[in-house]
Amino acid sequence: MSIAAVTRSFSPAPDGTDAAVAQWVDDIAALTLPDRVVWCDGSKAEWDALAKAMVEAGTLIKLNAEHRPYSFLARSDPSDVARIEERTFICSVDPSDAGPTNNWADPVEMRSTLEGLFDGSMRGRTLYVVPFSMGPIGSPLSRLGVQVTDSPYVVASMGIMTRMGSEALQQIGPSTPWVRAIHSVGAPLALGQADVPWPCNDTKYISHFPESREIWSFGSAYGGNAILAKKAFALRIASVMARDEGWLAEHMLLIKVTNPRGRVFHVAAAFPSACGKTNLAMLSPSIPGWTVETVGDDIAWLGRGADGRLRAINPEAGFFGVAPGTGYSTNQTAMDTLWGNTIFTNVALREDGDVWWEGMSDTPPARLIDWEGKEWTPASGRPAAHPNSRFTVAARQCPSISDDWEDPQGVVIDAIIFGGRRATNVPLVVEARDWEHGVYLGATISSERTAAAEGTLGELRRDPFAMAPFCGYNMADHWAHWLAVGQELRRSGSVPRIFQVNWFRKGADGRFLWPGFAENSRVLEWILERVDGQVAATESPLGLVPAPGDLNTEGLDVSEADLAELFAVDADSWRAEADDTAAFFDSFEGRVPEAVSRQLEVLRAKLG
Ligand code: GTP
Ligand code: SPV
Ligand code: MN
Repeated sequence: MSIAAVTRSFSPAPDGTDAAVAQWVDDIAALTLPDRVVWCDGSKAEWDALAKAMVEAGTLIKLNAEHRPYSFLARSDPSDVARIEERTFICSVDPSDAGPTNNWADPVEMRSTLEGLFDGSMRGRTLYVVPFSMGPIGSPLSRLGVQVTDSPYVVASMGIMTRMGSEALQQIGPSTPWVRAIHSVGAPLALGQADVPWPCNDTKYISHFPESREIWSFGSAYGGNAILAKKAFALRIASVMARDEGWLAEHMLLIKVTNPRGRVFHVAAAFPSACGKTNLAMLSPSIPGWTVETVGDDIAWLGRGADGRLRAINPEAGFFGVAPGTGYSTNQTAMDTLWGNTIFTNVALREDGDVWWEGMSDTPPARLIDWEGKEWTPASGRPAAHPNSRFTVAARQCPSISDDWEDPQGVVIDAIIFGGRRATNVPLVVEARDWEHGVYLGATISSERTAAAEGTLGELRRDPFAMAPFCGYNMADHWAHWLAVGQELRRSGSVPRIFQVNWFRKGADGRFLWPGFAENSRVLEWILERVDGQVAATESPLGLVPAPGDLNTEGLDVSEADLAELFAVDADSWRAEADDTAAFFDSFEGRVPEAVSRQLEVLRAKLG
């Protein structure tokens, strides 16, 4: 018998655990050979003990409690800082089910590769069993999962981001569907080998098996690569479940908006990663009489309710938000949310034991320890916080959280917004002519690359529905599914209106033409006055735009010239964009729904 076997301590599954869950955990443990197996109950005591152990291990630095009570800084390995799309695979049986926007890999080959990698990958470590519910426990819209992981950082994050623990485990019975998520940092420890603060592996795989609702993630501990409830489950696997069951899993924020007349609306908005979802979700309107409250900031599950209307839940319980650019002048609500009980990853450390990142304040502190643990001054010529540094915090701590954010029936959606980061072409706001045109606007989102994923910053990429990295099946089928959902909604007579926005258009001098942030409430006002039938619109080749004078610019510091530029339609560059869209549609080899291709022809005709 080996020494490792002698020191192994596998805690048994809690009483009442579904036999299939217990068996699966045994199987994973037999493959990965951890020293310990721990079933997480989701208690405060458990989280406290994990945090304490991570501080002792150097994975977390405890921040000065006077400034930031019960908060921590994690510094990742510099090679493990964002989602890696090239290492993210959809292993559907049929390659065409993954489609051209995903990396497909043969499921049989992938399983054999993964089994090799996971063989003994947890040696010397603890395998944590993390049961969780996406959505309020017991809601008909919620779905269950179990993640096993050898990363205590991931366990602590899952504790914030999901409803994690015993209650979720108890929901799983012999006939309950649940998603299997297996995660290892891929850094087994030999007997006596010292650990590092952020173990990971240069070899990385984030593999999804849509048919069997399984996720296998190896080598990374960062964000969506490792916190598998988020993008891997709630979008890639859930989008497939949604296709099969007739609902939608989308990369969308959710807000409740109340107008000065007291009418309440709910809005869902899809923007690509690091393009403003958290900011819009926590918006403090600059215009009087309007209130915005937060339901969700990243993921929405939407479906037709018993009343025939489109309803949505936020399946998450926390925010994993971009730190840089978050400050009192841009997102006061986020700053107030982050007062304590927060894990910060890859931000800078101040001399007083608090955190800092670019955009938190106008003037950086004179001295910092940067995200890599190196001394930093404003003269260093590099960012102090990594551009994809993030905060992890419970949603209930957000001062603008809406009273209906955990409504098990979901909130009724009145408007859907698609957006992207576009320096040119795309106007500040456009309303779709109808649902089909709205699906076209979603299908043709393109956006400049951000730091949220590995890749060349600023490069324009197609990101349909802001789901390019997150749709677990053929993107063209996703559009067809949206068309089908629209048809269902039409039958019950309540189809939400669809809009497109762009906060990021720039002038010839490279400056943002629109002040953004709180001023985006002016665009919301126009959108919701349209929904409420209070305001007219003007036809443009791209869709319906505000009639002159209808966008509320009272007290706004934007020149007439900039306003005109924000809505300018340059026919030549739009014809070029239409050609690019045609080429993009061609990449789907005939799978693009006719109703979507037809919209491209309508656009071309309108451009002349
Ligand atoms: P993910 O969490 O990656 O999905 O990102 P997100 O879509 O939630 O983006 P977030 O709200 O965190 O914003 C990303 C970056 O865009 C931050 O640096 C923000 O400061 C910036 N940003 C957000 N809204 C606006 C805006 O209206 N105008 C401008 N110029 N920048 C904005
Ligand atoms: C995104 O990239 O859209 C995120 C961060 O929200 S992650 O969870 O890493 O996907
Ligand atoms: Mn996101």
